[in-house]
Amino acid sequence: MRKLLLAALGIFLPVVVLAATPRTVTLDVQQMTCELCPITVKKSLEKVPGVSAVAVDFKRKTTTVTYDADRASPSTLTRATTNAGYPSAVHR
Ligand SMILES: [Cu+2]
Repeated sequence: MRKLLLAALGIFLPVVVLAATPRTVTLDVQQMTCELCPITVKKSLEKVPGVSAVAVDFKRKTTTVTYDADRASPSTLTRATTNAGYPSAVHR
């Protein structure tokens, strides 16, 4: 019974690991001019499917986003902020 359980785990665990491939990307969001802007930017990114964490740095005008690479991409993220009124680009 135990052997069977271990065999089953061996089959399913790699699938789980592959399903969620968290990536982080830092976006430059230049047009955050007041302290309410980060809230709008954060909300727009949190609505994107696959995004799990958003951290806005108002002083540096950057936003670090953690997302599932299978469901979101840097371009869907920059599009989301642009649609909310804040054009962004991947930080280099
Ligand atoms: Cu503002």
